[in-house]
Amino acid sequence: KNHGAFLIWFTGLSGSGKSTIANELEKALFAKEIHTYLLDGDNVRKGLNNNLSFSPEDRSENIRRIAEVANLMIDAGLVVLASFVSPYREDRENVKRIVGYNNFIEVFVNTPIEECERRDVKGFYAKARAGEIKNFTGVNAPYEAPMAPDVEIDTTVVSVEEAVALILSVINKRFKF
Ligand code: GGZ
Repeated sequence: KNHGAFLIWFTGLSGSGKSTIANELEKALFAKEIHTYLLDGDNVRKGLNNNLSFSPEDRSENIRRIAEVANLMIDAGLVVLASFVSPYREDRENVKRIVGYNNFIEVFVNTPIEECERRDVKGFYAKARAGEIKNFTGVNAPYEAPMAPDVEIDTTVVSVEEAVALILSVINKRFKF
């Protein structure tokens, strides 16, 4: 078993619930006295990656830099959580390669787009449908679903608490704290 430092990667559409689940999982890990860091759009796209757009090339570079940062954090002994749309399969494969296959857990938050769009927390879907956002994932940019995620969650079926419990049970099988 891996000894305690690894990356939990959340992929899925905008509004799928990735960050909500990642936040709750981080709380659960904190309660177990596990040291974590959560990488997400708020702390990465506003800082390190503030020169990147949503073009396919820039998304790839976004994900590559995040993987390299996660790798450093793993070296420092942290459990890293990362919540990014990460729509390209090849980019997610690259993440696994960078951090090492044994240090990687992939969580696919597979909430149907109809539900993500119904939620539309930030109004992005409406804007994308109106043609005001060009490369919006699920509307006018692709999302390549993982073929074999370690965990798959549909938030219309599973509660946040259940999702966290599910991820913890998968983590427990592969990693030792
Ligand atoms: C997808 C976009 C876009 C476009 C802005 N496509 O719900 P959010 O707001 O907070 O999550 C989305 C976030 C996606 O950034 P990521 O760094 O995760 O994307 S990627 O992994 O593809 O690089 C959304 C917002 O930024 N957003 N424009 N065109 N999401």
